[in-house]
Amino acid sequence: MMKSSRLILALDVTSEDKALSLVRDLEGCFDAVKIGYPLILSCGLGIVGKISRFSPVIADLKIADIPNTNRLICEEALRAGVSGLIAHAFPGQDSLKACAESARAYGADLFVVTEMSHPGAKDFMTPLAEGLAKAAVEAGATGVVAPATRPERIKMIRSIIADKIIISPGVGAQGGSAADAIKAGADYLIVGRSITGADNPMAEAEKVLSQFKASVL
Ligand code: OMP
Repeated sequence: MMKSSRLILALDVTSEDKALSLVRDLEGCFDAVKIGYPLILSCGLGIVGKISRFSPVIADLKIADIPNTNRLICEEALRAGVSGLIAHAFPGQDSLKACAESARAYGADLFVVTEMSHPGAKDFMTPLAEGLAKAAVEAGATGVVAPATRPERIKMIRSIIADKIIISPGVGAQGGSAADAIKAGADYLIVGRSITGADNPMAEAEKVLSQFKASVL
C-alpha cells in the first residue's frame, strides 16, 4: 500500500453496483479499499477482482480461529486477489502466525486488531490491547488496527509497535477526529459511512483528506 492519500475507504455496502460506483467515483482519493463480511457475503469473493482493478483491497474478515482454519480463510482471500488481511490476535500466537505466514507467501499485508473503536471494546479489549499489540509485533504483522475514537490509545499502541503501520477506524460516523488520530500516531484513516453514505461522497472524502494534510504539516 502506497502512502499517498492515507485514506482507506471502508466499503460496508451490500450492493455490487453501489460498491463499484463508489470505487470508480472516488478513485484517487484513497490508498486502499477495505471490504468485509457485508459486501463479500452479498456479492461473493469475485468482488475482490472487480475492485482491485481500481485499488488494492484489504479483506476485513477479522480472522479468529485455530491455525489451520485461519490459513484456509487467508488463502481463499489471497487467491481472490486481496493485498491485505485483518486478523484478531486473541486466539493466540499460533493462530496469528498462520495468518502472517499466509500473507507473507502472497506478499500481502497483515493488520492485527488491538482495541476496537466502538464503546463496547472497553468491556473486554482495553485491558488486553497492550498484549494484542505485542502479539502483532511478534507475529511479524505489517501493522495494527487502533481506534480513532480514543487517540490516547493510539499513542499507547504506537509506543509498543514502534514503526509498524497503524490503520485507524472511527473517524466520522463513530465520532472520532481525523486530526486527533493522526496527531496520536495513525498512519492511515479507515473511513466508511461518513463518505459512502454522504450525498456527495467526493466532497466528504476531500474534507477528510484536507484534515489529514492540515495535521501532518
Ligand atoms: P465507519 O464507522 O462507517 O467509518 O466504518 C469503520 C470501518 O472500520 C468498518 O468497516 C468497521 O468494521 C471497521 N472497524 C471499526 O470500525 N472499528 C475497529 O475497531 C476495527 C475496524 C476494522 O477492523 O476495520
